Parts: sequence; structure tokens; C-alpha cells
Amino acid sequence: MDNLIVTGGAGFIGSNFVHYVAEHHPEVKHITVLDKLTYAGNKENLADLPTDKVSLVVGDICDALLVNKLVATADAVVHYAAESHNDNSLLDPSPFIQTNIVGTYTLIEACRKYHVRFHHVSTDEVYGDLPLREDLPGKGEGKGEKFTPESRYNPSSPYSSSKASSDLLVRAWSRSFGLKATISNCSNNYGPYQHIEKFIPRQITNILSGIRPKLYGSGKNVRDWIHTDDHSRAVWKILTEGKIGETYLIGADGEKNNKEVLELILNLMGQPSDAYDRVRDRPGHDLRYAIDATKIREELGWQPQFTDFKTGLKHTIDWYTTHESWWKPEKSKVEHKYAKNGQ
Ligand code: NAD
Ligand code: TDX
Repeated sequence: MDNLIVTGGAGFIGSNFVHYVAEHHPEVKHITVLDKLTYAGNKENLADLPTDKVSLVVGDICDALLVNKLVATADAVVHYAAESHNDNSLLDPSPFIQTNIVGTYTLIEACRKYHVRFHHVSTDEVYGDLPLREDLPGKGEGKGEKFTPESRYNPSSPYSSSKASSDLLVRAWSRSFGLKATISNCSNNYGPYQHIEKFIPRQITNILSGIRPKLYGSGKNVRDWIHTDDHSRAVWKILTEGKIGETYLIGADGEKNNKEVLELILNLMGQPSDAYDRVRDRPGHDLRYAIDATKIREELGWQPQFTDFKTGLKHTIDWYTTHESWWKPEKSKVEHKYAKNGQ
């Protein structure tokens, strides 16, 4: 592969993917990152990569002229760029509609025109939420109690509905126009370079800043955590071995409720397990996500390497502890925005 475009490659998961490909796949000669550098994008996330191998184009995926110019000489596009934070989508949905829907449309039109392979990175949130395991007769192990590629689309928030819309566009372009596309829907990622507005880095950097962590509502909401490196390996598998037109779900059997995760962070950082505040719940807060990853495991032979959440979390805490200059300049702005919202 001579030239791979990674949209959103200066954000959290995209930059981890760029590092992964640069390190493990020398057969990719060049990676072009197309990123608008919104509040969530950071050049520093790519700073240690060789400039002859990785180049950053600062631009908008909605800019059809730019997108066409770049796609015309690409072998594949891996599409991470998005507005990604649920809480922001509840305060102002408009950039979510523009970037997630119009941006995806712009990219798939270009890929259609130039017959370029397209991989769409999406989320498990398109399927809505599941009941808590304790409320299910089979304790969550029965059929229909985790998301599968056949689950019904049922998104709850402006963020997840904009991602669902983008998935449907990709499916339609694949069927109607023969776009060479695959889709992946992954569960909650954690790891280095995640913006400090998100749950895990927010709590770690709160503790490092002497601020009490903030738990929404009861803390019973369950997320299915996966290390971002495992996500990168899965996307690479799908890009190179996945069946065109197919959807793959990515998850590492990492279900934990928010209270458990927060108590583990406090414990790993030497704090009492009740040293946090309960704050206003997220409106429409999804209860539980859980991925059945049988298809990618069995058809593509992918499996997660970070199977111990506590160890992965410890590495993540160490990363934020040793990268204060990366997050500190943003901290008061992020907390001020949450405080205004009672969170
Ligand atoms: P992020 O917010 O950290 O990064 C998004 C990146 O996209 C940023 O670098 C930003 O500058 C860029 N961007 C935003 N709008 C753009 C535009 N119009 N043009 C070009 N670039 C633009 O997000 P993330 O958490 O890394 O998520 C990446 C992708 O993975 C998203 O599509 C998200 O829906 C999906 N996803 C995320 C998770 C998760 O747990 N974070 C889980 C499953 C799927
Ligand atoms: O301060 C907080 N306190 C808290 O209890 C924050 C920021 C969050 N929460 C809760 C809300 C969620 O139940 O923690 C959970 C995780 O919250 P987020 O980090 O905002 O993630 P979530 O809303 O689950 O969505 C994430 O996973 C799926 C990503 O942000 C999405 O981009 C991805 O699609």
C-alpha cells in the first residue's frame, strides 16, 4: 500500500492507529493524516513520527475540493474523523451533523469517484443501549443480550444518531454504487492521547490536579472497555482481510460499570475509594453497552491483547502522570465547561 489516508489521525484513536501502522506495517509507504485540528485534534499526537512517512494535512473532511485532491492519489481511506463526545452533542448538535454526516458523505463520494477502498470507523452506540445484566434472566449471556452486527439501529443521542446516519450512508454507497467499503463498530476505548473531556482521562487528571472525580448519576451505567491498541489491530485486520460490504463489531469483553472503573482509578492512584462527587446525570444516558465480537474473532482471527483491564488502566494512568504538559493547558477550560453544566 503506497498511500493510506487516515482522517482524524490527530485525535485519540486515529493517532494511536497511525502510530500502530507506522510501527508495525512497513508495507505502507506513506500515511496522510487529514485532520481539521478541532479542539480534539493535536499535532503533538504525531510529533514523534518520521516526517518522511507521515504527513499532516490540516483541513476539513467536508471540503470536497481538498478531499478529492487527496483521495485521487490514495490506495485506501480509514475514516476516524468525527465530533466524538456525547455531552458536547447535547449542548450543540450542529458540528456533529456537519462533520459526522456531511463529512462522511464527502469522503465516500470521493472514494466512489476514484475507486478507493474505504473503511468507516464507527461506534457500538448506534445500537442504543441494553438492559443491565442484573435485570436480565440469563445475566446477560443469552441471545440478544449483547450487540451483534444484526442488532437494530436505535441511537439515543445527537452524537450516536449522527454516527448511525454515517453508517447508513456507507452501507447504501456500498450496495448501490459498489463502494469498496467495510464498517467497524467498536466499544469504549481507553489509552494514551484520549482527550481529557472523556470519562477515564477526566478522572485521572482530576486526581492529578487535586480535583475530586465526578461520577454521573448512580454510576451503574456499564461500558465495554477496550484498549485503543487492540482497536487499531482490529481495524488493520478488517482493512486488509475483511470482506467488502461487511460490518464487524470490535470489543474485548470489558464490561464494567462507571462506579467500578472510578473506584479502580482511585485505588491505583492511592486515594480512598469514596473520594469522588456524584454530579448531574447525562440526559438520556445510555445504560449498558456490550459487544459480541464473535464474527471478527472467528472470521478474521483477531483477538485482544490487553485482556487485563487493571494493567491497561495502570499504563494509562502512568501516561497521563508523565505527560502533564500534554493535558494541563486544557484542564481548566474543560472543567469550567463541565461546571457550567452542573457536572
Ligand atoms: P477524537 O474526538 O479524539 O478525535 C477526532 C479527530 O477528528 C480530531 O483530531 C479532530 O480534529 C478531527 N476532526 C473533527 N472534525 C473534523 C473535520 N470536520 N475534518 C477533519 N478532521 C476533523 O475522537 P476519537 O475518540 O479518537 O474517535 C475517533 C473515531 O472513533 C470517531 O469516529 C468515533 O466515533 C469512533 N469511536 C470512538 C470510540 C471511543 O471510545 N472514543 C469508540 C468507538 C468508535
Ligand atoms: O465526568 C464524567 N463522569 C461520568 O460518570 C464523564 C465525562 C462521563 N461519565 C460517564 C458517562 C458514560 O456512562 O462515563 C461513561 C463514559 O463516558 P464518555 O467517556 O463520555 O464516553 P461515552 O459517552 O460512553 O462514549 C464513548 O464511547 C463510545 C466515546 O466518547 C464515543 O466517541 C464512542 O462512540
